[in-house]
Order: sequence, then structure tokens, then C-alpha cells
Amino acid sequence: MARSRSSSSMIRWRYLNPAYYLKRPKRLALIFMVFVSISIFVWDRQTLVREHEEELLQLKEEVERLQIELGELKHEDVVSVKKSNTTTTKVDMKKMDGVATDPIEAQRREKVKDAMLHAWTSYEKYAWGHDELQPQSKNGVDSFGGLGATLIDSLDTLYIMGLDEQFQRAREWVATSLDFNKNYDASVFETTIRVVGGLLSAYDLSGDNVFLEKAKDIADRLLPAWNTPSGIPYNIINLAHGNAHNPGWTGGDSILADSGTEQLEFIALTQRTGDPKYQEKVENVILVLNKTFPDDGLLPIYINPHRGTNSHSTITFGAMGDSFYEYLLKVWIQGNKTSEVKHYREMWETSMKGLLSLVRKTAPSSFTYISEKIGNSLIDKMDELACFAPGMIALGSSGYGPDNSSKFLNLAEELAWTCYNFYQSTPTKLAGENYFFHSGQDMTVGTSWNILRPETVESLFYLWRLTGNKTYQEWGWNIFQAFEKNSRVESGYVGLKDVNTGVKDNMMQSFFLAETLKYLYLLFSPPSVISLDEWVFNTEAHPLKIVPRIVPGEERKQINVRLRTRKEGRFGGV
Ligand code: DMJ
Repeated sequence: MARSRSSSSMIRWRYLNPAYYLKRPKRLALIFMVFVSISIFVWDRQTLVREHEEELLQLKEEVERLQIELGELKHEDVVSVKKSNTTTTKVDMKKMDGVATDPIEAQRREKVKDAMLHAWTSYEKYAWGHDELQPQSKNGVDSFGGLGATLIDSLDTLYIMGLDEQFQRAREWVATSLDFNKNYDASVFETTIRVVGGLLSAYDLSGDNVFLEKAKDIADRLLPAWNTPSGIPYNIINLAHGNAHNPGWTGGDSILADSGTEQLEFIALTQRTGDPKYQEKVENVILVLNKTFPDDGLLPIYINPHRGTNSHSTITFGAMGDSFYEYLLKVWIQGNKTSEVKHYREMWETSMKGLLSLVRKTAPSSFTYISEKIGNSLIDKMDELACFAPGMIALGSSGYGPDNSSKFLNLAEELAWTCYNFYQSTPTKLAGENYFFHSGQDMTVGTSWNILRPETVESLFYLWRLTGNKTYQEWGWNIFQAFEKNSRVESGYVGLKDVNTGVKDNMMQSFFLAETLKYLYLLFSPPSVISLDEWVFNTEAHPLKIVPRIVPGEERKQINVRLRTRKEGRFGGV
């Protein structure tokens, strides 16, 4: 009995005995296959669950993002309808309120806004509708033909700073009182960068058509200036009659910067109106210059408008040369860096090779500077105006491969240090108009006035945005404080006749409100405020929205699509 019980329990447990399988390979194979199938099944289920969880998470994030976007769209709709029935779409600067910033940055930004308010209020009170304010004598002057230059130059700064009431008052003046039918010989360059640029920027920010209409009006009055044998424009034109000529002191020549600094504005105008004539005129200038573009990409400052070639004259990144190089880079950016604008980038890179050949260092402190050139001789002089170059070089540096990119960024940083020292080296801590570099003496002020120029703070703004290095904010803050100390007067801001003595002049330049204060304000604002990925600044610091480029022959079709997408709000506010 005992034996039979033990043999039946052995039969029950035989499956656990390895010998049971080893003796019969078929059983072993079967058990192996069952094991593999179960493993695969379990692994597959786990993977499915994981994938499912990931998908769920992504969907949740997407729903959250869409909810935020919906909320913003609803808010924007309400604000636009309330504020202006002419507004199609607008950029909401109040979004900045939600962005967390350093309390010191916020405080400094407020101080700059306060400076703008002081400058603007003084202009409103004493020079309303005139081109510029003379703060000491408390009156307006019409240095640009009575086009309200300060008012137009200030529109976007007011808008960006959220000075809404001031912006609305300025908008009303543009709508009701701005009249371009003036029997006045205007500078094509100054009128383009301040007036066309200022109006287009106000249009891009506010979506208010009145600005676009006015920009078209003044651009149409400037356009005959390009009717020359070569297509290089005359630099002066009568706004009422359209007669164009060059200033007597150039010997009949056109000026490089004056002829090569309308591209951004006129291309933008074509993009926004669908009319190709503006873009055609200004792009032709670059094609003409490209025909005889030298290997070092450096052009003398005078061009013969009949032949389209340069006359023997100074080569400089300062006065009369500067913004020609700036626009080669910026049209490439405005054109979305596509193949159609490749030649702008190529020309700019060629000019940067030339710029490297002008770079020198001072003794004993090794400040890096950009010299000037006449014929084959280098001149050890640099204008404060050329201090826009560090910003331009930094902006263009990312378009190179890694080696050149860091080489150019380093150069930009070295040059910015020199420009900052143009300020730091004077008793007032404000820079003179130009500097000479004599061996053993580092930098010496040449022309010693300061007219509230923006170029150094412009470069500090770009360098801070592109490197994130807060040192540039500190330098900008020091410069701002020097303006506050030396240039702020009871009724506005004035320049200095001499940065050594601090003696004041009697002029509040319109670019102080358009550029100097705007770049300072943006230096202390989050990088999302007028993002460099979405906007390109003209040479007067007017941000223009980057939109798809118009292909010649397709203008009408493209503009219709663009207007449709603008209404649908797919351009993120503009
Ligand atoms: C501005 O009108 C522009 O920045 C121009 O390109 C150069 N000069 C002044 C400011 O200094």
C-alpha cells in the first residue's frame, strides 16, 4: 500500500524531474517553445503599454498647448476689436508682463521707459509735428522737411514700451496731419530709414493700415531717384516735384551708404503691398554693384550714378559706408536666407574678408579697431558710427561653419570692448564722434561731440541676445547712466558739444528715441520681445517682420495668400 502511494506521487511529480525531458527531446523542445512564446507575449504587452503612455503624455501636452493658444487668441481678438477698428492683426506687447525677468532687469527697463517718456513728453509739448526738438530753446525744427521725423521715428518705440496713449496720439497725427507734398529737397536715405522704416514698423506691430498707406505715399515720392543711367539712385529728391540730384559736395557722385540702405524698407513695402516696383529698384542697385564687386568686398564711399562704378575715395565702416554692409547681411536674413538672396550673403562674407584686412590693435592695451583705407594706405581712425559693426558681425557669425563662426563672434566681442571704451575713456563717460589710434596712446578722441548716437548700445543689444552674457547689460546700463547724467535736461535730452568738458548742445536727435532708447529697453527685456528669429531691424532700429519672400512675377498671388493667412492669424500676431 505504502509502495503504491509513493509510486503515484512520483508519477505526479515526474514533470519536475529534468530527466523526464532530457530523455525525450520533443518534450524539451515543446517546453522551450512555450517559454519563448510567453516571454514574447509579456514583452510585447509591456512595450505596448509604454508606447501608449508616451502617446497619452504627448496628447496631453498638445491639448495644454492648444488651450493656451486659444486663450491668447481670444484675448488678442478682444484687444484688437476694442482698440481700433482699422486694426487687422497686432502684436501684443503685454505678453511680456507674463514673462519672468530678473528684478534688476525689470527696474532698469522701467528707467529706460521713463527716459523715453521724458523725451517724448518734451517733444509733444514743444515740438509736436516738427522733425526734431531743440530742448534748450524749447522749440521744434524741421531738419528733414517737416515730416514729423521724431514722431514717426518714435512710433514703434512707444508701441514696444506699451506707451499706448502716446502711440494713439501719434497715430492720429499721422492719419490727419502728415503731409508729404512738400516742396523740399529730401535725403532719400534719411527719409527711407526714418520715415518709410518707421511707418512700416508701426504697421507691422499694430496692423493699422494708415501706416502702410503713408509708407506707400512717401516711397512713391522717393522712387524717381532711382531713374539714373546706372540705376544707382541720386541721393536727394524734391518730395513735391520728383526732381532728383546729388549733393554738390560729392562732386556729383552718389554715396555708398545712401544708395545701399533702402533695400530692407523697399523690399518690405513690396511684400506688404504686392507691388513689385519698390523691390525691383533697390535690388537692382545691389546687382549693379555686384558686377564690379572687388575681391575684398570693400567699396569706396562714392559711386558714379551714370557709370555705376566707384570713384577713388575712402573705404570705411563708418560714415557714408556703414549701413551698405549692414544691409547686405540683413536682406539675406529678411529673405529667410533662401537661395534667392544667397548673393547678399556671399557679398557680405566677401566684405567681411575685407574687414579683417582693416582690423588692427592699439598699443599698449591691445584694443581691436577697424581702420579706414584710402588707396593702399590704412588710416588709424574709427568713427563711433562704425560701432554698429560688432553687432552686425555677431548677427552674421552663426551663418558660418563652426570655426569661422567663433572667430567672427570673438572679433565682435573684441570690437564691442573697444567701443565701450570709447565711452569709458572720457571724463563724461560718453563717446566722442571718432577716435584716432597713435602708437603708445591707445585711443584719442578726434571730433569730440556726442549727439546721442546708438551704435554701441545697438551692438551691446545684439551681443547680449546672441551670447547671453550679462556683462553687455552692465555696459549698456553704464552708458545709459552717463546719458542720464550729462544729457538729460528739463525738457528732453541734448547732445554734448564736447565729451571732455560736458558742454551741452541744443538738439534731441530723432534717432535717440528711435534707436538709443529702444535698444537700451530691449537690452533689459526678455529675448522674446521682438525676437531676432522673427524680426529684422532696419538701420534706424525699426523692426520689420520677416515674412516669406516675394518671387518676381508671383507678387499678386503671394500677397493674396499672405493677406488671407494674416486674417487667420497664422503669422503670430502680424
Ligand atoms: C542713424 O540715423 C542710423 O543708424 C544710420 O545708419 C547712421 N546714423 C544714425 C545714428 O547715428
